[in-house]
Amino acid sequence: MPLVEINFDGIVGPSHNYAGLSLGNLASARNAGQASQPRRAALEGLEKMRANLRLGLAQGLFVPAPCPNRGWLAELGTSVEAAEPVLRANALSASSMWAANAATVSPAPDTADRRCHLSVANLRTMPHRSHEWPSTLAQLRLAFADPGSFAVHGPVPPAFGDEGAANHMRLCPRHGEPGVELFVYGTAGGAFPARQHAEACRAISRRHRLDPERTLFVEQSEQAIAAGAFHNDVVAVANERVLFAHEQAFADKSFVERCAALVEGFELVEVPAAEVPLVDAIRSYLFNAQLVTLPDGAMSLIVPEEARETASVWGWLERHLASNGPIRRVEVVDVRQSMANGGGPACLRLRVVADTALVDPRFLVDEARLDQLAGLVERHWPERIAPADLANPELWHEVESARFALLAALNLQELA
Ligand code: SUG
Repeated sequence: MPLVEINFDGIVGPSHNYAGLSLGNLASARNAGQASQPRRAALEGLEKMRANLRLGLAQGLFVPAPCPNRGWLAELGTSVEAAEPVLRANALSASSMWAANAATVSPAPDTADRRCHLSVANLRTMPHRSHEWPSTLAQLRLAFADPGSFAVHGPVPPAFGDEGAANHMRLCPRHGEPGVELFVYGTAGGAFPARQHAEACRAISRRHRLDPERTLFVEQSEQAIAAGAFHNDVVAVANERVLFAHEQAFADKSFVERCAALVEGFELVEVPAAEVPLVDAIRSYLFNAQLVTLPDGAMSLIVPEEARETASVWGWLERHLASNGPIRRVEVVDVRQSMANGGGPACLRLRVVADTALVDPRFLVDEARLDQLAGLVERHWPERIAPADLANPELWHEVESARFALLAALNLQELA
């Protein structure tokens, strides 16, 4: 059966709000205290999935984590009613929408036992994200249940921070062929935390039974983290034989030669700081794009509207398209509600190379399913959440019943 890349997008949860919880994520800090539009946010996400389907790509979904996370608050000796506002906001985040942080995925052609390995991310650096993993793990176990084809692992122990696929890239001639896996870690980030630890990367590579000769560990530059690249996927993205990265993304670029030696046809598309300053790359999320291979073999870059609005970035893209570069097309998507919390098109999806016939079909979508979900979002998702609303019991019940309605529509009640 053919192995294809499937993009699993996190459905934006009904509690989507701007609480400014992510230190080092400039958009989250900039928009802290604004009113959010959860209904619009979820519809933007569904439209992005629809656009991907229309490009001929395989598309899947994950559902939002339980929210408010009452179990987590109980472990902390409190409740949504009694918790202080910051703790309550941490329990009410819709951050599981950013599925790039759900897990690290090593497709079957890369692993010793020829199974696709997935390690759920512990996300331990940020309190609001540290309680996502049990719900994510339950979904991974359902979606990728066939033990002959998939190995789903729990989180790396919390001594070492792991943020999943946002810090992991894979290079290969074609998705279904053996690849080289790049694990990107941080050591320092100026005033901001380095969320991905090298020891977590090494643990995952061992658990996934990767070939050490084809596994590279690459340090993210301190400059990039300090400028707001809290995940590597804010400054670099790979697809098949192409690595698309900002000049200042990495601490040391010697790994590029190894990529060239190991991957047939390898090409680095590097954007110079003189043409696109780091600050423009981070504000526009040029690299938090989905770099995808279309059915005709050409590569397309799916960028957020903000990239079109940033003159240096759009100018660079136009020049690249006019040249003979490997990115042949650019698609623009509107995910502004997610972007305002620092989540671009690539943050919203987890890539899994697998045979679609082996994935639980409840996690795969077609346009009819998207229509159904859009109707459900219109009926159940709040239109607006202002910071004060997080203290309102009516909102807690509204977001809980919205999630239940979604689980029922998808026949995923076992995740309730
Ligand atoms: O972890 N934002 C997320 C954005 C994640 C983006 N993911 C990738 N780059 N792959 C984060 O910082 C903001 C939530 C708030 O402030 O309310 C937030 O969690």
